[in-house]
Amino acid sequence: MRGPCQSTTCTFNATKKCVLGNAPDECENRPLIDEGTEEDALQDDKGEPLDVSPPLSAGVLGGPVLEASNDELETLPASRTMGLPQLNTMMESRPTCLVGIVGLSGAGKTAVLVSAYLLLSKGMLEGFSYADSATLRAFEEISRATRSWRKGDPPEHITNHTTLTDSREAGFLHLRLRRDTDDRIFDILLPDLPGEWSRALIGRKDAARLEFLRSANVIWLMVDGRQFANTGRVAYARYRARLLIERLADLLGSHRPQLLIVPTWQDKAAFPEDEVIGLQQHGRNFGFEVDVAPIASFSWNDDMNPGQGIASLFSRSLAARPAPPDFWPETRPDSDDRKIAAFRRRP
Ligand SMILES: Nc1nc2c(ncn2[C@@H]2O[C@H](COP(=O)(O)OP(=O)(O)O)[C@@H](O)[C@H]2O)c(=O)[nH]1
Ligand SMILES: [Mg+2]
Repeated sequence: MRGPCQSTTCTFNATKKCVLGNAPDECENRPLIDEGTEEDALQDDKGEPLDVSPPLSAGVLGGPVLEASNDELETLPASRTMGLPQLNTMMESRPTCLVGIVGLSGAGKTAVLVSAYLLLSKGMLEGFSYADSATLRAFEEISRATRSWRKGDPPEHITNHTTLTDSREAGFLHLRLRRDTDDRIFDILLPDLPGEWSRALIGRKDAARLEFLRSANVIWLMVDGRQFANTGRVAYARYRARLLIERLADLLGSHRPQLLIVPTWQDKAAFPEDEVIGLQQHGRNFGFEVDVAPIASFSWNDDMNPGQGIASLFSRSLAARPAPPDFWPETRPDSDDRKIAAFRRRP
């Protein structure tokens, strides 16, 4: 057998035709190759022939890189919403702020998350900058619709109705923020729940799936601000907000995180002051310290910037976190202490 053509003027290697007209098997420019014998075949230590055939994919352009999937290889995280097990792992590994978000359908729960994400991505969430997120794909999915609409013709619903793949378990979004004033890093976990969950809570149904709220540092009770500024609708809106406060009190047992009432649609109508006082009083009856943080996640009003109030909502929520425990608290030695623990150097 002969090898490749060695002549620099011949194109045989590419065309399989000899420019000199030589028969390919007799051309002197193609040196003879020793094909070896059966005895030369590679053998292992025990004299068994070794399999030296090339791997399936070798040399096949576009062929699979691996012959089979390797479960031991690390994969990139899916970065969709986090479930409760992932949430627990994160909360155990570092200090986090868990925000509970409740409110009926259309109140603006998804919109506030979308608006915060868009503000952060433009570096416009006042006082904070984006440091990381374990759920970027989930943020991208809920924000997709906000990126395309016709100028001058804003849609009534800029976000999609929230549905969950698992109607029993909440999905959480994660944001890591850097606070400008002191460069401190905060991990925040926020659920995006369907309004039906809050409606069911009002109807005393399926409350168990909201039990994670017992671990929340702060709860945002989202209400559609337009309803409170409308004389025909305010009574019903107020009634439902109060019912939600009562149901939350039942659900939370003795736990009382800070409760922030978040009226949305401030670009359309300001939240009435007497409603603030009424809700605060009602919350106090159930042991809640109620505050009001009005926002406009989007704005169809030239006098108000979209995202108004959201930076303040975040900074107030982060301030609601309990102070970290003393690293090494000073205690007085006690006669009941074990000897070694009772031993102190007296000044
Ligand atoms: N202009 C304006 N629109 C808002 C505001 N909040 C919500 N929306 C609109 O209301 C729709 C329903 O809000 P959404 O967040 O999906 O309600 P959810 O059911 O509570 O999640 C959104 O698609 C937005 O178009 C706001 O503050 N201002
Ligand atoms: Mg929603």
